[in-house]
Amino acid sequence: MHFLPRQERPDTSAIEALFALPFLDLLFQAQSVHRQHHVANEVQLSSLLSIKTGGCAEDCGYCSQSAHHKEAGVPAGKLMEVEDVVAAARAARDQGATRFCMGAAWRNPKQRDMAALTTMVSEVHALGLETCMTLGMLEQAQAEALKEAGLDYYNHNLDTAPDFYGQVISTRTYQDRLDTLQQVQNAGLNVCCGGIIGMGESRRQRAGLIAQLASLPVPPQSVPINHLVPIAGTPLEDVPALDELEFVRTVAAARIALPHSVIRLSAGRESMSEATQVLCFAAGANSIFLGSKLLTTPNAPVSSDLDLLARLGINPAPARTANP
Ligand code: SAM
Ligand code: DTB
Ligand code: SF4
Repeated sequence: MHFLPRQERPDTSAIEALFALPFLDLLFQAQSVHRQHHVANEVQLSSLLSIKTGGCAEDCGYCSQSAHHKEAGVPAGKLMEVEDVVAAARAARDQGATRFCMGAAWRNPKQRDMAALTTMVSEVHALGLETCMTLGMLEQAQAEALKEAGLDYYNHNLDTAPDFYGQVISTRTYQDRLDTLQQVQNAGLNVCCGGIIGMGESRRQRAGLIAQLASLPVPPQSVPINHLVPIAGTPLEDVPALDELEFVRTVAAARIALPHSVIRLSAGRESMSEATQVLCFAAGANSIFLGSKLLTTPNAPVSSDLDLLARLGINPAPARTANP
């Protein structure tokens, strides 16, 4: 993995200065950086599955799955059966995904779930897919067991800047998240870590999130930039909508600050115009979620996504993690 030496990584003020550039200058700089480090006209396709939905003990203000947000109407479910997860992974592969991301609404996985989780990983891996999980906080031994089973990526987001975080989540700290990221990295897993834009944070706080991601000991290999999906019954349901160009600026700033990372245009595409999505690709986004559902909310339909990529002359990226 290539990454910038520490002294060359931009701080919050330097990233805020990127946001302040004329829009087309920022876009040009981001696309230029993109072409130095990534294959042009290529987008990686991941699919998501909620393997355990709802009833989560955490109180993340944006989330439909928190037990604190009963009005959001997502009931607590059980961990899915391995064979159903594998069937969904096969279907995702057949639709064109190269990575399968399994998400669970947990504060952390219990020891009694580890056998099922490691079996899911090894069976999805055996389908020739890259594997990703997002299960909340991990202990070192759990990260190692997942790696051993064939896990390629672990997703764990910082979500926002440290000075806005306390307004969104109270049940775990920023440091808890940094600690999990460290355990994941220690286990030799690739890190997928990003955040959510449009939760009412300031521009400086958007820059602050990107600066945090860029300052991790090893910057994340994959960086999901989610646009808040406002969900009725959650504390963030009425946050005023963000200007779409500000979202594009955020993607561009992430591309420049994290030149070697794959930047995923993640949640929120369903309500985004095609034109805005294309601007995000121009700004250096090179991964999306493929599939008609995210975890609990709808995603853009597969056929319209594949059609858009074809109209743009963008090719699906091959899997780049070693696989049988
Ligand atoms: N429970 C695990 C955790 O939080 O680490 C894994 C699943 S959690 C739903 C994964 C990520 O989805 C969150 O960190 C957040 O960034 C994103 N997310 C959740 N709800 C969202 C929403 N309404 N809009 C945008 N992103 C959201
Ligand atoms: C991430 O950063 N975004 C994905 C994935 N990691 C797990 C989740 C998006 C969830 C959007 C809201 C929902 O569908 O519930
Ligand atoms: Fe739980 Fe994850 Fe939702 Fe937070 S984002 S409430 S940890 S499922």
